[in-house]
Amino acid sequence: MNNYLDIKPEVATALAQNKPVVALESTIISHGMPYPKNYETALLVEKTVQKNSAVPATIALIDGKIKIGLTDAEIKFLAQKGPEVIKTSRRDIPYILSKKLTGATTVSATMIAAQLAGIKVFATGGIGGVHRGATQSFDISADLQELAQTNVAVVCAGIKSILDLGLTLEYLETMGVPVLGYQTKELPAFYTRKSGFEVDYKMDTPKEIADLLRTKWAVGLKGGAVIANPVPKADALDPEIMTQAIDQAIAEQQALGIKGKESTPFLLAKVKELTQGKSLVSNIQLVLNNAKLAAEIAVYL
Ligand code: PSU
Ligand code: MN
Repeated sequence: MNNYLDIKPEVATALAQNKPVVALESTIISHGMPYPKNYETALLVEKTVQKNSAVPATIALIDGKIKIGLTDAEIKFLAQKGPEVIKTSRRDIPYILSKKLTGATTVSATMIAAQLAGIKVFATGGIGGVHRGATQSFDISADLQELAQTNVAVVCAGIKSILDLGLTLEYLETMGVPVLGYQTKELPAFYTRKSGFEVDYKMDTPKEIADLLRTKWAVGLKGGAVIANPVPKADALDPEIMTQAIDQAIAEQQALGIKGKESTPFLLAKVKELTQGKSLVSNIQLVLNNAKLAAEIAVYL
């Protein structure tokens, strides 16, 4: 394992001293946002974690190593290369490592890397889920299986409505993954605070969430938890505009025949275009908001 794992010294020190660390993913940098906003955001997210008394560890596969904690130059590299960097989920890891390539890690791959390093809390924007039309396409993100088996809690802004929220919740229930709402009983839908669906449990404080996670793992239940943190009110988008943009993005995706791992990046970019960039502003703010909550949970853990 030591041949593959490369932990940045400040992250290694924090882990050795049992100090709070927050994992951050890199697909959101390479495939989720355009340059230079992706670079600026990745640095701001790290700063937000630091401001809230935890150590950030942005994760990627670089030159055949699992890097836990990146330098600013490495983050810039991933941000500038964008979609040229291979989007890496669980199934892609052995190829990237054995070929000594570079990959941007999705939620699933980031969870795996975090667990290997001993990091328990991870902040991102949105998780993958069961896609609309999955009864035909079978498109279900590997993120959901990872949440079922890897002991890392994922703070996100709920489930984006490019996905089928109802089916995603059913899948998570079957897999035994608790969906916790931070100060909300309603599942947030990424750009919006409302979705019409309920979370499993409303949690009011970071401490309550840390207690639940500690308990889950103490009794030997493997897997993570989804911590759904609504986008700040000021940055939430109009639900009707979002529904329209998402419906149109999905129609274009289907017309173009875009499938598999290209789907999510295509839909994110299309929604941004259709909302004249408003979705990107909201996306950045909700990621920062999640980084703060993740740090607070990590402190209690
Ligand atoms: N949702 C977002 N932004 C993202 C992603 C999802 O709002 O950047 C990324 C995450 O890295 C997530 C991945 O793990 O997309 C899911 O891709 P797929 O649907 O192909 O599993
Ligand atoms: Mn998929």
